[in-house]
Amino acid sequence: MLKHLNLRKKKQLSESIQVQYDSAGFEFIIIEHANFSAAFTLHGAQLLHFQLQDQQPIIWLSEAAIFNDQKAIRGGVPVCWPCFGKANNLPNHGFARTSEWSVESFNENTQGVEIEFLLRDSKETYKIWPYHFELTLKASLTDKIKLELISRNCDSKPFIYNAALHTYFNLSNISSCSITGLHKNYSDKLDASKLKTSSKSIVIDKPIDAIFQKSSTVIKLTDELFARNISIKNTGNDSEVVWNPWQNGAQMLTDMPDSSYNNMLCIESAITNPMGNVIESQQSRVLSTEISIESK
Ligand code: TA6
Repeated sequence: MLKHLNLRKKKQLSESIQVQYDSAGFEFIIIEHANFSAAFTLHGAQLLHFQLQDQQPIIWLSEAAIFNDQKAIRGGVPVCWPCFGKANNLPNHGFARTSEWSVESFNENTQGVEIEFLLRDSKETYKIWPYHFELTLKASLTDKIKLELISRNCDSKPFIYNAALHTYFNLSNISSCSITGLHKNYSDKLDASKLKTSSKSIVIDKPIDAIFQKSSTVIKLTDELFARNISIKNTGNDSEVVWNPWQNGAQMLTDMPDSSYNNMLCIESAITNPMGNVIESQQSRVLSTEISIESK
């Protein structure tokens, strides 16, 4: 796991959980549990890796991902918050994915690991987004991945936000995969943004950057070569975003090898409503995604 980063141990948090660091001092949480392996960075509280014993990884991480404190990491599950895409003077997809989080709590048992990451407002965030907040990413890792993003308004005024758990799935090959369970209505940014209708089963054979209305059922990503179905259940979202830049798009991204579009697909639990979601003072809301696999 992440061998190419030559990580070194900093601290043992519990039997399965270690803090490790790379040559630039960038910190990672590495989990080696009897049932799975997983990794996060404190930069963005980003899940970078999850793999069950005897399975291919579920989560895709770019081999060319750049790890520094300025950039979002290409792959894993970036936390987009408090905006999705571009908004006012905020960075694309918000500042949560390029902020340094802390580990708030952790816990493990024979089934798995629970770990909570926390981000609070700071002078820097307040300058570009003038609210006091607490953002918690609670990860429950067993034979499933469950991620809950809890947004808490600690300010005296309401705030409005958008968000996404921007999951990059690891595929054998995009041509061997199909998706069912997405809502039939979607708008595609690459095609004039007008509302379109999809069929029951979707095969991705060209670039896609589409916002589907929230699905009322479980979404299934079937991978024939890996002989598995990935099930995705989202809550607290208003949409599912599906993204693959394809070869031309990947060529324009310095942190993504040109041909790697073949092995990834983003299916995101997202709040993309242009009016945003409101959280009243001292209240919180939860956005979640739950990912499990079954062999075919
Ligand atoms: O979620 C889809 C999307 O918003 C696309 O428009 C695409 O640009 C992608 O996210 C990646 O964005 P990033 O800022 O991480 O390069």
